[in-house]
Amino acid sequence: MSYTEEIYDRVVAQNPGEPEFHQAVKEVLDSLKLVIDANEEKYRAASLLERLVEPERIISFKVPWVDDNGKVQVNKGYRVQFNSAIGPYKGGLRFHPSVNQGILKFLGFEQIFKNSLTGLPIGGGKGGSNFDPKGKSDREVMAFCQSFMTELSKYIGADQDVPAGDIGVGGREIGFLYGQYKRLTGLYEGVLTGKGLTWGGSLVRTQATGYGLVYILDAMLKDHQMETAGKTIVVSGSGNVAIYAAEKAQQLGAKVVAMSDSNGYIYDPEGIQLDIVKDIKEVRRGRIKEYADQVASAVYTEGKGIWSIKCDIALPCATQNELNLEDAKTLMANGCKIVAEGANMPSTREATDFFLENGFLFLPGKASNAGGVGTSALEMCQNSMRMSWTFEEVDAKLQQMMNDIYAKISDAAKRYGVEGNYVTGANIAGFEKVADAMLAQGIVM
Ligand code: NDP
Ligand code: 2IT
Repeated sequence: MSYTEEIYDRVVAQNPGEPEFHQAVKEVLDSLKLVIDANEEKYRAASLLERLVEPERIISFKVPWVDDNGKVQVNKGYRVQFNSAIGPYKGGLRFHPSVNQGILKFLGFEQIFKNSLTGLPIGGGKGGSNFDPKGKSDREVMAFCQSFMTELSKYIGADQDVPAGDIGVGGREIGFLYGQYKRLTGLYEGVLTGKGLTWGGSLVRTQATGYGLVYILDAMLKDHQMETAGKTIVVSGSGNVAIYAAEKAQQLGAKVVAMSDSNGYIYDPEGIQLDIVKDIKEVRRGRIKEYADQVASAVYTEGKGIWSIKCDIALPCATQNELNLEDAKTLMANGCKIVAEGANMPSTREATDFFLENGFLFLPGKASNAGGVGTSALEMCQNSMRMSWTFEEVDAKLQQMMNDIYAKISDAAKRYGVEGNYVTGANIAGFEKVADAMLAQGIVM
């Protein structure tokens, strides 16, 4: 049995009931087989893989808060500090009822390689809660955030662990969390990213994940003598990543015809009007269904099924395992051969294998959504320097970062004889830097 297979079996045995974590580890280990087999002695001697798949630390805590009816509510809170070989732990906080330790371990594990690909000094982490911000008042969200941070503040810091947003955590939540951190510690420091522009935030961070996704998509298309302009695109989700992916795609001359939320999807053959989506989602915190009430050319369909809409390019930007093998087959039958992931692990393993076996141009999330955390690292840099760059400066750095990531993953794929397989390329390129750093620093983590 190969070293990578041994480690996968060990992960399954030692981390029961965590299927998403197993899935993320398996994909990475399958890609790394080529590198590990070529250097097995070196990695085995250091038990490098055993150390790579074990989080350095998991903090798990109780989050009590009082709702608007005066009732005491209790949620679970977590921070998974996965790997600090190349920098302080960095990664988002997710507030969603589905959150559990296994999901945060999958996300923290992915974050290690993603953060490495950005080229910036950030380690991997993730956190969150099973708290559901939907339908809560601003006061309830504030009460929850203050309680969550009261515990989390003991374990984070600008040079230690720097959380940010993810599903259910946007500017409002980061504001409440930051205020409480400052009140508890007395420190005005860059301990969170995604901050408001008047209190230490970076221009372009709001747009960064979605814009970055389309920048790397465009880089890949150019490398294959194609372009984004003129393409028909389906974007799943209608949150932070989806909205700004759609915006940049439109700016580059593509037509976005569908978006969704967890209730259903809208199809607008005239092209989605993003100002209306932003008003529904960012201002009123409403449902995507309302778009069809306002726009005559649009149709709303309840439930899943967004991948049945004909398109040239699919951008899954909602959540993990939202695109399965059947969806992948439907996309191909409708003529779509290009997929770039905005969400973390949105394609199931079967869907990913189908894309790779059928000649899709396929960009995996850990490369294609890295612009968000990459711009967070730029926010940290501006905080340390106590200065701020212009929109154009940050946007140019983001675009350069995404072009560099494309170059790294396509080069790694070529070096290992799997040209065009950006899944393998991303996992190998992300791993190499982290592994070198872990070996150099001795048996400390
Ligand atoms: P948001 O909370 O802003 O939006 C999430 C969107 O996905 C909403 O439209 C939501 O619908 C939908 N969604 C969430 N969970 C589910 C579900 N279980 N089933 C169906 N739809 C769902 O989050 P983001 O846009 O920030 O995050 C989207 C994805 O991108 C996640 O995978 C996240 O990890 C990833 N990501 C985010 C980055 C960032 O900078 N924000 C950076 C890199 C990756 P509804 O409103 O109905 O819940
Ligand atoms: O999945 C991700 O990369 C994020 N949610 C962004 C993390 C960050 O620290 O900006």
